[in-house]
Amino acid sequence: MAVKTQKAQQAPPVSPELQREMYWYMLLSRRLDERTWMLHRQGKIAFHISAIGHEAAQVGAAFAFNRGVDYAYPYYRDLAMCLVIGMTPLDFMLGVYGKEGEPSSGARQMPSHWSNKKLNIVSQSASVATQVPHAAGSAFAIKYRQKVGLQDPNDPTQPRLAIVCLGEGSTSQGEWHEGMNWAGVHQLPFICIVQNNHYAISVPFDQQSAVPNVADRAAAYGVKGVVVDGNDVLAMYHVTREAVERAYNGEGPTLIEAKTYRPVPHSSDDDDRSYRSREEVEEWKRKDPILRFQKVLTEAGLLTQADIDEMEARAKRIVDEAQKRAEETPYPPGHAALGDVYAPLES
Ligand SMILES: Cc1ncc(C[n+]2csc(CCOP(=O)(O)OP(=O)(O)O)c2C)c(N)n1
Ligand SMILES: [Mg+2]
Repeated sequence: MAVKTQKAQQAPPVSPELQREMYWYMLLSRRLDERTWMLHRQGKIAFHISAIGHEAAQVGAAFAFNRGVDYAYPYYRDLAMCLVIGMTPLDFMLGVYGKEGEPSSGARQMPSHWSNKKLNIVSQSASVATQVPHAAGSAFAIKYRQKVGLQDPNDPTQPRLAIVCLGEGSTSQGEWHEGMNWAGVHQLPFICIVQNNHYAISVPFDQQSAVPNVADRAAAYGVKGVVVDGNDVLAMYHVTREAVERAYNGEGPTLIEAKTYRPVPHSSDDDDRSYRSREEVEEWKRKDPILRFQKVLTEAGLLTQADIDEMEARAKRIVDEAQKRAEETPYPPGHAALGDVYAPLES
């Protein structure tokens, strides 16, 4: 099974409204993320792990499936994806401040360990790649339920696939292989998106893999593998849409490898100057996915300077408000740490 690199131009057009919505979410995520780095440097919050540079990969993918219905297993870098699925800037800010009412874990987990029952975002562990067999299990359940008549495969109010994300370094974990194998053996409605930003903290990809692409491994599992430019939101949307159609039509799983870059340190605890040159970082900053999409939309006449200014002002208002409300919210009471995450302890 050859791995193919998909080009956006080969795909059907995306409506101007949807393109502008994609741009909006990329921008909102970026501004929220930048503010969070500042809050960390001001000593207001303890930790941040960033989606900067990954916005196109995440937003393009998130608009392609049935958001809030299909099972999503995002990883810690998926701020932009989670905003598109329906988590709010306030949900995120409550997480970084560790405040009461934080939806993912009641402020027990680290920030950006997403979970939202109403949106079918499934709870994740801090151990990387553990979400992959979980997602394959959900996809198996979907296929089984459809087979025994518990669920109509054409019913869009029911989950019809499971989509999971992780970084390229995390594909060195056994759980990734187990999940991929299960998805391949049972030809499940399953999509794995690997956001390949070339580093697992300080470890470059060529020290983790003997083959140049993660997607090269897909064939070994009987899974379709695709490499895509993860800084091109439309290309990302199209390849994910194709994978979604395959999953909905019972045609099996897809592994999408989105090549991208994180121009910021791994997390607020990392100093990336110790393992990569400033020239390399600057080179990738010139390929910034938001500036790139802004140029595409502007040249196509789909975005004016006035639109950009309005979106910038709106994003600032939303981020200011989310920060303010999170700061005003109390911390959970100490005894809350002893309760369960989803339900009270049985007495
Ligand atoms: C099983 C396990 N080992 C190590 C870690 C520590 N850790 C957290 S993120 C990370 C790097 C993962 O890199 P990658 O999968 O490429 O994702 P990226 O952060 O680059 O998006 C590591 C080693 C962990 N959380 N879980
Ligand atoms: Mg990585």
